[in-house]
Amino acid sequence: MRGIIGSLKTMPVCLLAAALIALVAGCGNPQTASSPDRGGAPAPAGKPRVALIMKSLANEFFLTMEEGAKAHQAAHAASYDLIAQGIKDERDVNRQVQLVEQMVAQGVDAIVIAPADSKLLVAACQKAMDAGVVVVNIDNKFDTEVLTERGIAIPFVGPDNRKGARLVGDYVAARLSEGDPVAIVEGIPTAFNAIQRKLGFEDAINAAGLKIAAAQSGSWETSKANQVVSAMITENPGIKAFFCANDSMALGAVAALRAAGKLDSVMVAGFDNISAAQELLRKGEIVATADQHADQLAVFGIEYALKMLAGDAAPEDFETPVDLITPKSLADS
Ligand code: ALL
Repeated sequence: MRGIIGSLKTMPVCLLAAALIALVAGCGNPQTASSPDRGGAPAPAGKPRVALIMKSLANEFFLTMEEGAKAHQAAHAASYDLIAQGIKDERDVNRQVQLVEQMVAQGVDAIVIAPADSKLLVAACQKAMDAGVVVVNIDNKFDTEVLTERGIAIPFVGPDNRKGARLVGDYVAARLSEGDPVAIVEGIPTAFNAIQRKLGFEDAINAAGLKIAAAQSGSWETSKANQVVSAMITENPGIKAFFCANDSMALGAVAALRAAGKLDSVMVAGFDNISAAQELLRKGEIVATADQHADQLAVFGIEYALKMLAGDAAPEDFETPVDLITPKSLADS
């Protein structure tokens, strides 16, 4: 499936969405008249209820995801009902666990979840599956070892984050010289996508012979990244670029560099392509980001869950697109 997705990467997103949905339909497992995740129970009669559980709604990325999901539901109102939920704090794993439990108690048919932590949410999702709920993992992948230990399969629908970060990293590295010191502002280190993005930046940095002067978590948040970058630039005034694992943190990095009078001489890159970052890209204050198509990400997961509910899709991972965004690509779009 990865190969097929790779060959689709030049397609416009709307066409891609249609192609991906067709692909999911093609994943049908003729042996499962009902999804294995429903414990062999038949698919629900009537309209299924799908719960979308996201992370911080203070992050524009998830608001865009929510809007995309709601627009999809409105266009397919006869096919399913949607309950969209999020948390307030990027680190509030317990609140996400509660949301999963509440959705099960409310009797939803499927949960599509972007987990704040790749390990700690698995138990709650397993309980949901035991209760007959179909679970689809989007955006941030569950830890494979934890899934294997528990003997469960939860399909992951989302991008290759290492690949996305490598694209951003290569673009920035091409504007630096061998040996230049750079820094990485990481996401929450217990999130698989944060780990993958760090690895992707490192791949680019190593390939270009740059030097990592500092790396620290900014917890996905603007204010935390602002503090982290202020401290890093004070300790290592020679840093030439900051690779931030999301745009919220890139905004914090830009503010910190502006306050230090270094915005003109230091590059900032992010990940997500939120509109606030696009503005800074146009002004030249952020040099690059990655678009993982937040508006479509939950939609892919919902479509997958609906297929599973209908017994038409096996629980397999499913890669979605991620693209490099630069001032030029924005101007051309
Ligand atoms: C990740 C997303 C986004 C986001 C981050 C913050 O899972 O992929 O990059 O900015 O969560 O919660």
